[in-house]
Amino acid sequence: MHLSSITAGALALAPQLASAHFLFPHLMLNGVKTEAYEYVREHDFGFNPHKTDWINSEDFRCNEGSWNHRNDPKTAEVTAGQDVVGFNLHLDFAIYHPGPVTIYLSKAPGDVREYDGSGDWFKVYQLGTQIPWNGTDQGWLTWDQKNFQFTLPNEIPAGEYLMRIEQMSVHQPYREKEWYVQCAHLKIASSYDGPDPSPTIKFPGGYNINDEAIQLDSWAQPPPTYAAMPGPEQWPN
Ligand SMILES: *[C@@H]1O[C@H](CO)[C@@H](O)[C@H](O)[C@H]1NC(C)=O
Ligand SMILES: [Cu+2]
Repeated sequence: MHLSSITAGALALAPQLASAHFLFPHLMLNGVKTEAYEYVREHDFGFNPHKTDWINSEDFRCNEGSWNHRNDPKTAEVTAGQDVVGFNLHLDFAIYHPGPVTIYLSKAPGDVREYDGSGDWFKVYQLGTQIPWNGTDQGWLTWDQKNFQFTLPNEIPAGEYLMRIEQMSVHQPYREKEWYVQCAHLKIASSYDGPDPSPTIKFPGGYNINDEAIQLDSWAQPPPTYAAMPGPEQWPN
């Protein structure tokens, strides 16, 4: 199934590859791993990866079938500029497909449980390669990590939000990518009243097959020494 599983780096992790891919069911809240799906919207696609052209689907927002689960999670109450939030992988899994992790926020018009993610998204977190990158799987800062968290910036208007994590796996040949996406429910308290977070994108539409990040050829010889991040610049910028 995965050609990369025959490469040296992935061999040691073959049992994981055989059993499943990955999910992000745990919200991280000030260093605490919350229960699976306590604050995260489940979806109906399980561990399965999506392929490159998924970027053009509405399901690229929060994954297939997630709308069916919109009333299940609680909404985590957090404060901008103060609380540390993020995601943890399922069980004790860690990322074993090389590639960037990004996290976006999108403000719901009202109750986040009734929000489908069709509005504007801005990026608040990203983790790519070491710089300079030696072109290996181990050179990704996401490699073998299970926990992705950051302090919420001050510069976020108060409101309810979808927080979306995305991992883009770059191990496939021919510039093919795999995607893992999941969303959490946040209610952000904030006294910020500056300009709206920017730049923003929509899902779908914000990613294009020709984007430098998606065109990365991790099988190139000599190996690539730079990997562009998917999506726009991070906020605040
Ligand atoms: C590339 O960098 C990673 C991370 O520092 C290291 O673990 C790995 O051994 C390096 N590989 C090569 C071939 O330089
Ligand atoms: Cu895979």
